[in-house]
Amino acid sequence: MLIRKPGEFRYSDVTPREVYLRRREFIRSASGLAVGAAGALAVPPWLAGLSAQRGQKLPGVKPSPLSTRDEKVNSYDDITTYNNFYEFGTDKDDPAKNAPGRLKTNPWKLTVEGEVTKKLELGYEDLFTIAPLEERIYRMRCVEAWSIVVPWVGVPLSALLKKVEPTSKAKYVAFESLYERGRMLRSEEAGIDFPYVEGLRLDEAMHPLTILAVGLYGEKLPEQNGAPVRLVVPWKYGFKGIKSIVRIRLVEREPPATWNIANSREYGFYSNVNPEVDHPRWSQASERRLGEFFRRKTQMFNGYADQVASLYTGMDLRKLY
Ligand SMILES: Nc1nc2c(c(=O)[nH]1)N[C@H]1C(S)=C(S)[C@@H](COP(=O)(O)O)O[C@H]1N2
Ligand SMILES: [Mo]
Repeated sequence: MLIRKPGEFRYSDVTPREVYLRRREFIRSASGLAVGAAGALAVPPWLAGLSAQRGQKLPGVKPSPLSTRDEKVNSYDDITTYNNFYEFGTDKDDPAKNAPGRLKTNPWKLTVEGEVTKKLELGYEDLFTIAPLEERIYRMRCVEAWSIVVPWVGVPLSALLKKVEPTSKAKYVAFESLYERGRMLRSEEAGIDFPYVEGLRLDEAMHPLTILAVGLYGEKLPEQNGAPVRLVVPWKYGFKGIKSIVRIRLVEREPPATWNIANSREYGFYSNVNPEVDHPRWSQASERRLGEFFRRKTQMFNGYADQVASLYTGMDLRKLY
């Protein structure tokens, strides 16, 4: 594995802007939509609003030794225009079009409660002060067999959980997203229940790789990526990474999880990335990395097995998928 010293890493050496711009140009040209009379690049109207506006820079972000540094980071454009956020539409380009205008992130209230000694309520500004901000570059794998490498900015979830002092009854952590009727799709339109909910076992939640992300590419999270605060668990399928969190509850029993409720045969509670356990309707053995042409093999626990496999010793991962 290639390990770089913190200061050596620059985004410009991973995905130069020109490279992905050229790639997008190629895609548009190939689709025959954007090449004008002189062959010049014209942005079609349905793509015009899509290129995300850059966010506000987060100060004091320190690189983390837990970052994945042996892979090319995806472009800001890839990360912020190809999303799943069903509250704002079910197509990959819907969240970038709809979330920025409709998701109101400031003021925000995040409540941490349940089996805790000290209940906490965090306001918008508090979200950026839970612990020193770290950059965590993670490989992310969606259950739909695409993947992406994201330079998240966040804090270990454990830092927040320690503050509330879980009681001895706390065995799981339940998460809930914001839901605002009128500004978001109705459940019947999206095909899943809202508010979106997710859960982790307490030891998974306390694992050093599990973070609450408040940014990416050194800037505040864009709305479509789950502003102002979302969960990132890099060894699990992307849907565990619940966005725009308003409530965290420590609980005694396994909490409900949105996709598991929608279809428990297809989506388990654990949802660890596992190339050996296929989705009933497609293989999980390989994936398409956004921006790449050839498929690559999916790795056990998304490549984080060394760090997380011990959480699951003695468990039948075919049954507890
Ligand atoms: N509230 C909420 N969180 C969500 C989703 C969603 O639809 N609603 N989609 C999930 C899925 S399926 C994925 S793959 C990731 C996508 O995160 P990204 O758009 O930042 O890449 O968010 C997850 N978190
Ligand atoms: Mo996903």
